[in-house]
Amino acid sequence: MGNYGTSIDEKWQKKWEETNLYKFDENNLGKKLYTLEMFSYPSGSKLHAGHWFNYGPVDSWARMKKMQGYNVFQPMGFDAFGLPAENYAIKTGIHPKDSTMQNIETMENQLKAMGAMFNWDNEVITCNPDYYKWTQWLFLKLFEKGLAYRKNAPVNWCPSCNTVLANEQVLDGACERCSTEVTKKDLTQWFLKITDYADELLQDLDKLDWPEKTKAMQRHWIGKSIGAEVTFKVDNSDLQFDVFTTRVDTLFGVTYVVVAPENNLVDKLTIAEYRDQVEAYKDQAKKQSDIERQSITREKTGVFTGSYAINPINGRKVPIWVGDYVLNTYGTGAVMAVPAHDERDFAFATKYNLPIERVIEGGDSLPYVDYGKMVNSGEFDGLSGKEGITAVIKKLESIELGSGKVNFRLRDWLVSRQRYWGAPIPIVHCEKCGTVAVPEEQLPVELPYDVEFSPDGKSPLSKCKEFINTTCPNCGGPAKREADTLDTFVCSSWYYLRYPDNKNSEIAFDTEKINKMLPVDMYVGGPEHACMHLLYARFITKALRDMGYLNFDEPFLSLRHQGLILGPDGLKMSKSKGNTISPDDYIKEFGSDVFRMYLMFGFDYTEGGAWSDDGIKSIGRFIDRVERILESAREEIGKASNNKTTLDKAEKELNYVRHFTIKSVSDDAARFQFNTSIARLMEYTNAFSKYLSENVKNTTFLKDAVVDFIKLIAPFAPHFAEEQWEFIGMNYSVFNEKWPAFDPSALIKDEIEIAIQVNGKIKAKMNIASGLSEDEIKEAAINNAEVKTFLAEKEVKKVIVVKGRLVNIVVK
Ligand code: ANZ
Ligand code: ZN
Repeated sequence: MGNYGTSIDEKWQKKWEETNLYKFDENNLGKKLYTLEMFSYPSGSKLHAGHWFNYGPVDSWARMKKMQGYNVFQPMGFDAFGLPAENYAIKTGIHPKDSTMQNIETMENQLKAMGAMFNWDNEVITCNPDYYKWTQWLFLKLFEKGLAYRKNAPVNWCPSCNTVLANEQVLDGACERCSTEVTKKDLTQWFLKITDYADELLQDLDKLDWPEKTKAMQRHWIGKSIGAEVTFKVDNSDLQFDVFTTRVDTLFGVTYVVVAPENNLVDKLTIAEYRDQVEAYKDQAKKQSDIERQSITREKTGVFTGSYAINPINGRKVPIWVGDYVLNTYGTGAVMAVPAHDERDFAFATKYNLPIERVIEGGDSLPYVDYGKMVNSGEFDGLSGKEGITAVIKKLESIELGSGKVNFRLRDWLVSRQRYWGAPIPIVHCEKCGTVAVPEEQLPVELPYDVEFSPDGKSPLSKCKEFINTTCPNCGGPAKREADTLDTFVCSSWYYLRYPDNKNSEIAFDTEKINKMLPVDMYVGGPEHACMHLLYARFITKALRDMGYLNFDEPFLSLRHQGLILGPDGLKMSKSKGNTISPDDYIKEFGSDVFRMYLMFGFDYTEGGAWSDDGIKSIGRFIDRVERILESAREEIGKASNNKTTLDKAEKELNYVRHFTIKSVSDDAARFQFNTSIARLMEYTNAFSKYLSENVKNTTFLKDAVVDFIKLIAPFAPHFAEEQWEFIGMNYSVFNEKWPAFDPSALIKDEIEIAIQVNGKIKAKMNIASGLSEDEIKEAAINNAEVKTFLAEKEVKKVIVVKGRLVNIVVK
């Protein structure tokens, strides 16, 4: 066992702190590098290997950048409001504030033990009034601009958590947290108008250096759909309604129309004799989630209203149905059905014996859903999809019964929660004045401590009289505070703006300062936030920009996702499975650098994988080995006899590996390829070992090579490297040193030795000039005098060249 371990970790952590090594230089913003890792939720189960996998490698990346001359800003904080603490409180009786603060303290200590370059002075904790005061300010700004509004809406309701869920928190019809089936409930709720930014949120994705998959998920979530609205008049009535379609080229194929059960039109359209069946159908539809209703495989159902609509393009009378495969919240809540060219309409028409009429050429059978030439479409026959769409829209516009229309799938963001542990919504309800904003100077609206928060579907704050009863800021009369709290995603939608100016007590952040510090240059976190946090933060940035508080369009220029570290059994870590890896024990045994380095070497950063004890042990042995080799290198350096100044063959070899390592590690680590970076460092270690076992002749050279080695390993094993740096007598700190630059000329090997095999057995060695082509190497091998004796008479079947190492000649 070597000397490296926790005492060395502690020694350097103390020194780094005392000397303020990571201090961000506010006067050197030109080289600023805002590196951000998604802040964590302060949970009772502490930091796990997954957090480390997020933070450790990114810190290594940032350390390399620091050595490359960047002024790194790497803050850390806690996303401290939210359901888990409240649920824990309900279970144990421990107040969410107390458990949260306790957890934060534990996690801070764990994070400090990691030895990352976090700028702790800039910490933010979202549940502290000095932070949520500004979350409330943000809400008020959005409210002022009409971007926060209240409406009565059917919302997703989890009967078990007793709360409203955002669309994003519903997975396959079930609550994301507890998997209980989600139902619908009509409630007055607060929404943020993210839909105002739908187009820009979509467009600007192109500017971002983000994983393609994440961008694709956001594109899909925003769901821009280019189509048309077509007006259908109701036969024998003054009523008319619009449908949204992306396939107006199929208008001649409409054989019926369908209206969503919740659509206000339904009652007006329903003829007396059909009323009972329509009412029964509406009741039944209430129980279905939107997700079920959209399912392609689910059987389509519906009922006839007794009314007919007139197709504006050909005057045809078609029946009007009610069906739950039409969502009231998308498009106009009504569709024109073209069973010949749409799967759902086809299934519906087949079930209810409605006509199916082809109007697009193509395919052997129906439904045929692709584009093609229009047929059975009067004057439009022969037009292709695109031409047809343009021509039909033009015609509809001329008769004022339709026009082009763009729709988005994105819905406004529901931000009110009937929960206790969140930022109170800074609104007062006054009987006289209505909905009144709390004046800015009265912020924060503090969350009271003594509240009965057991869940019964009502907002816990509504039961706290001291909180709820207030006076109207407008008229001074008695009024009630808003009892709902904000979704925690509101807190995390702007935290990156607060970090650089976290102590500002006058304003949320200083615009001038933030415009210089942002956008964030590198953001790293889990991919699960693609359509929530990452989309919300982009929206809030754009909204604040439009209010003049920011001058940039996007918060996070580059984004990376780390993979998932699984338990040793290859399954997702969970307490109940007992397969969680607690970093603390491993760090005690191996030291923090070994833990970090194992995570970087053992896994592809974006893939992750299963934890292995053997893996971390082998990194432990590697560090021991490096320690021994550096020790013997120091001994050699101390010998005065080895004072040649030229590089002979052995030195050239080591020099080659040295520069190859500099180049590879710089390139690979920049691309978050930490595993290959460390593999190169291992090769460099081997080259040292070989050189030291030979006759060392040039100690000046050796020392330079050791200096470079320690600098290269420093980002990956920061405490260990700092100790080694001190050992070779260099000035504190290695992190103030310049990252080594590689010398391309060292990568040209003058001559290399390669082995020649015949049928897999080594028969000879030869020296050849480096940089020969594959054919030249083959040629040289076959003509080698020693080898020729083995080849005599035999037929050469194949020659395989392993670049830089060997040639295998296969003979028969
Ligand atoms: C007629 C048609 C014919 C359609 C055809 C498709 C194929 P995206 O791409 O998702 O925007 N639709 C419109 N509003 C709907 C609603 N509220 N609920 C369920 N379905 C709705 O899909 C737009 C298409 O989905 C529209 O185009 C409409 O069906 C349907 F051969 O209109 B189409
Ligand atoms: Zn009032």
